Amino acid sequence: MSAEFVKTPGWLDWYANPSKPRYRPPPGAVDAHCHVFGPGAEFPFAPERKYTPCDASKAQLYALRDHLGFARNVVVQATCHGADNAAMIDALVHSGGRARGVATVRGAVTDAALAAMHRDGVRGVRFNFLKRLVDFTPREELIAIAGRIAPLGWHIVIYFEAPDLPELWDFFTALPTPVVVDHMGRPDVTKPVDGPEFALFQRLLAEHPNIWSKVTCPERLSVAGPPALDGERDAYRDVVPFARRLIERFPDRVLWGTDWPHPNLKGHMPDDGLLVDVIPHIAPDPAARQRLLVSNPMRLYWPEEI
Ligand code: 0GY
Repeated sequence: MSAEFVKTPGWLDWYANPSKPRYRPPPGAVDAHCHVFGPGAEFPFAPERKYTPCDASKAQLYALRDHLGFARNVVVQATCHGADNAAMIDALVHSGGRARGVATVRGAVTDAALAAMHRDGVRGVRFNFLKRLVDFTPREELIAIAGRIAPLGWHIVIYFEAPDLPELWDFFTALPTPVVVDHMGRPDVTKPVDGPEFALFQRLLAEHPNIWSKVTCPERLSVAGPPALDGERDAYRDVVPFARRLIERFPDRVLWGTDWPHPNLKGHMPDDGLLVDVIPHIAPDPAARQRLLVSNPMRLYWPEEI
C-alpha cells in the first residue's frame, strides 16, 4: 500500500490464505470476473474514485488463479481506477495470454487507443449505473462508445441493481453488441426466485439472445452469509436458487467469476476457496459446468482459440 493512498475506513482486506476448494474446475476454466487494484504506488487510483481500496496486484491475482485451479482470468476495470486502464492492461500483458480484459472508456477515447487495447487483450467495456460507484455518464456518450467498440467484436458489461432495471430496460435492449450483466442484475435474494423482480430479469435474457449474465457474487448478494466456521462448506445457500435458475434456463449465456479482491464488501470477506465450492451447487450437471467455466467465456474472450 502506497503511503499516498489511505484505504477507505472500514475497508476489508482480501482473504490472505483462501482454502483449497474441494471442487476442481475443469481444465481451461476461466475466472471471468476479477479485478486488480494498483498497486497504488505504480498505478495511482483515480481522483474521482468513490473508495480507496487495498492494493491487489496481478501477481496476487494469478497466484489465486493457480491455487483455485483456474487457467485464465477476465480482469474487469474497477471504478477506483476510473478510465485509466493501465493497471488492468498491465495485468493482461503480463499474463502470458491467459487474461483478457474489460475496460472503462470515455467518449473522447481515440480509435488508436481502442486498437491498442484490443492488441493488449481488451474485449469489452463496462457501463456502470451504480451511483455509489460512479458519476453519471450521459446515455448519448455510452451509445456512441457502444457503436465504436461493436466493430472490434467487443461486448458491453453492464452493472446495475434490480430496482433500476425497468428504467434502464430500453437503453440495455438497444445496445448493438453482446451484453453481459454483472452479478445477475443484483437481485434481492430475500424475495422469491419465482417473484416478479427476478422474473423481469429472466425476461430480459429470454427476449434478448445477445444478453448474458454473470452468476457471480453470492457473497455480495447473500443475507444468510457464509457458513459458520465448523468445517461446513455449503456457503451462501440463499443465492444458489437464483444462479441455478439462470444456468438452467440460459446455459450458453452464463459466466462465473470470483470477484476477487471483492471491492466494497461490508461485514465479511469471503474465502475464495468456499466461493469455488458453490459452483457444483449452482451447476450440478458437469456439462453445464463445462459451459459455465470454459465454453461460454472462451466464446466471448478467446473466440480465435475455439
Ligand atoms: C464488483 C462490484 C463492485 C465494485 C466494482 O468497479 C468497482 O468498483 O465493480 C461493488 O462495489 O459492488 O463487481 O466488483
